[in-house]
Amino acid sequence: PLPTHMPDYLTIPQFILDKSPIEFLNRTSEDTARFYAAGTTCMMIEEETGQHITLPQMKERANALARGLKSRYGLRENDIASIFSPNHIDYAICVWATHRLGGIISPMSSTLTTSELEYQLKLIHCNMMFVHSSCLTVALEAITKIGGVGLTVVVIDSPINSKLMTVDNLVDIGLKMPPYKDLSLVPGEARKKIAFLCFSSGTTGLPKAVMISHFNVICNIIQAATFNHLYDSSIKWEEQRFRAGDVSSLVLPLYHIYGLVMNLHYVLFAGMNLVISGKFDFTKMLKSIKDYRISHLWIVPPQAVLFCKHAAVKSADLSSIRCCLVGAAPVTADLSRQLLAVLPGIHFGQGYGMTESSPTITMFPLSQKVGTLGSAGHFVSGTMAKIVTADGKLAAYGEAGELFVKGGQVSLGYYNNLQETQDTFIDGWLKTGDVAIVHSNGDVFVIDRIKELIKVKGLQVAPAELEGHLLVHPDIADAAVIGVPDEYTGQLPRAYVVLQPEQASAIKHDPRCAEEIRTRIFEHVSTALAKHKWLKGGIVFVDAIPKSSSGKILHRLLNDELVITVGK
Ligand code: 4UV
Repeated sequence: PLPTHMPDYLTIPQFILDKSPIEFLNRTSEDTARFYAAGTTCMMIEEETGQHITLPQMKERANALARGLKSRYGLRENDIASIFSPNHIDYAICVWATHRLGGIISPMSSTLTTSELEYQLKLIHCNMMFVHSSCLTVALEAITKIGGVGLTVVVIDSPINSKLMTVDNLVDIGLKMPPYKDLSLVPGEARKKIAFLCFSSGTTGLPKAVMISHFNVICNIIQAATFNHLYDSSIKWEEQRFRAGDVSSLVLPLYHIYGLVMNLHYVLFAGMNLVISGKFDFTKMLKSIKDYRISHLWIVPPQAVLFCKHAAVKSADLSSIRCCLVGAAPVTADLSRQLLAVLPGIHFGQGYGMTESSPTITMFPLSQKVGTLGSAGHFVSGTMAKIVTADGKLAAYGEAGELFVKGGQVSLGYYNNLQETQDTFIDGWLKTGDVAIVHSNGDVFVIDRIKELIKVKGLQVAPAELEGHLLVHPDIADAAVIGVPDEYTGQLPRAYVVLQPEQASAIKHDPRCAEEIRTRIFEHVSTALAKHKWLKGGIVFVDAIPKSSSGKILHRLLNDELVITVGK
């Protein structure tokens, strides 16, 4: 069970920066003293430079930035600011400064192309963008395309030649300003107050902005903390999985909910230190593990594969690692076994969640040092779940069906999209689009995905987005996209394409044309969309796309058995 008094009147920065987490878990013990000793000095360290900033310093900087944003740009409650940046030591500062003023943050992948960014900016109508200098060209192009003349751009890092205002400039301005008025909420209000608009395609269609409240995030942190018996004095300090003063990696992208909530906020809540990487580089990660004595890894399955297969691992010093969490895509029992052979004796298991559930739904329990292999773990505290079978009945233990979840972490729905919200959030139950089995011992196995979503390296690829883009290509009459299995990335997007009659007959006359057309289609995607969406799973020419009577693509019928005549 969760603590009886949940802080549903706090914003995220009030919870993380102003309060002591201990307050919410009702613990007083020797361990609490240890928490204070280690936790108040916890810090974020930049992998590349070793530069660090402590939590109290982060608070000072976020508060100064809030004052700067307020005085210079008049940022107000409910204004929306997007962050378009790779991981950066000031990422969280931008988030918390905006939250202090009641603003909303929409984190966006730094790998987005101009057209993808344009689409996302149009959906959320933001007033401001925090942009990393490496993303400025794309950002300015997208802003011009949407005619966003009034949109303010603040540069996150401080490039030498920037004519634009930077976070440093605004912090300097803020330091000279009188205190701003911190957003203050009445009990219950944090449940509805939007903190983040994060992109997810959900169970169907194009990416949508998920409305995640301050309470969703705070609740999910407390759910995970309670589930892990954080600071539970009946559990010996040595047996705790997360301890204040531990050192955690931060290679997961912060625009993705797993990185943003678990790897950043949860880790700081637990009083742990973070080593933040700008761009994931495995050999650099190995060096950081040794240099910073990293104890906790938060990774996705392809990174687990690297630990198992990369040649540099043999000579790496991994002795500091005590815990490794893998999630965002299925982790097989086989991969888990291989990883445990490389990292014996550690706490190891999966987390499972969704953007729509802010995100954590399951984690491996503290009672299992190593989670049941292949299992996503157990439902975190305060989560209700039901499994609905194909014929609409509630499943028994051991029986497969679609998973629905309810709890304080279930988000508010999709921004400006009532229909999709009603289809996915049904009487408070979140329809996950995942097929799961729950065993009577609490183990949850996520065995299939019935929604259209494709996951490449744990990142979302929405078939509808690729299909829409393919349809504008002059050679293509119809198209559908599915994910095909891949040992490293988990899945890769594959397009099934019906060619225009002219191209189809050209191939019939000269099969060599097929490769040329494939190259054109591949380039059509690779020049317009982020790399993880490229059609590396292949382009297959077919006579027709299987569809339902209402015209909906039947993705499940797209497989190797599909009768293919064109281009054979
Ligand atoms: O919306 P999203 O991109 O969200 C995520 C969240 C991953 C998390 C969250 C909390 C954790 O503690 C953690 O370890 C990982 O990925 O994609 C949601 C979909 O990704 C698939 C599943 O289809 C979700 O609906 N997915 C995520 N985690 C797993 C998974 C998993 N462990 N096993 C199988 N599928």
